[in-house]
Amino acid sequence: MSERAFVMIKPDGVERGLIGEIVSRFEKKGLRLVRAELTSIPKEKAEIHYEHLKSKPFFDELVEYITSGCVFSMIIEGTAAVQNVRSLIGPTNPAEAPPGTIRGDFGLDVAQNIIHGSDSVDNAIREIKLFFEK
Ligand code: DAT
Ligand code: MG
Repeated sequence: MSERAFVMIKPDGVERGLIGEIVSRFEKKGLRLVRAELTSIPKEKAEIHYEHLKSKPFFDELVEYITSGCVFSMIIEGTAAVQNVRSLIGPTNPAEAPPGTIRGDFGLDVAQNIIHGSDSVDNAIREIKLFFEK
């Protein structure tokens, strides 16, 4: 059963030149890159993307960070893409992410954790609509 996940390399990942390395990990896993765009995100779109975190104390910092530079947005497709992408990315906090995961190998700080991946099929559909259907 093929599925689609929305994945976004955040400004720190783009700035550090990790796009190729990260895309390569998804491809080696057997997932396919079906769309991609290097772009900056307007504040309003960032606020919609993260609206479930609006009440959190770090919300303003999060929106400021995600809009601080270019992001690399992708649609990744394949079997159980949402779950497989999340397992390659690793836990939210890079300090708790095991080596071998993207956050475990490249991140230090939860506020700059390199990459976003949809956490459910419903959110993947919502996020793909938000970022790729203009
Ligand atoms: P994930 O990105 O693993 O799905 P999430 O949806 O709970 O995690 O949070 C979205 C982003 O918010 C996360 O990638 C980084 C930021 N974030 C989460 N918890 C944080 C915290 N305690 N302090 C600062 N930023 C945080
Ligand atoms: Mg999330």
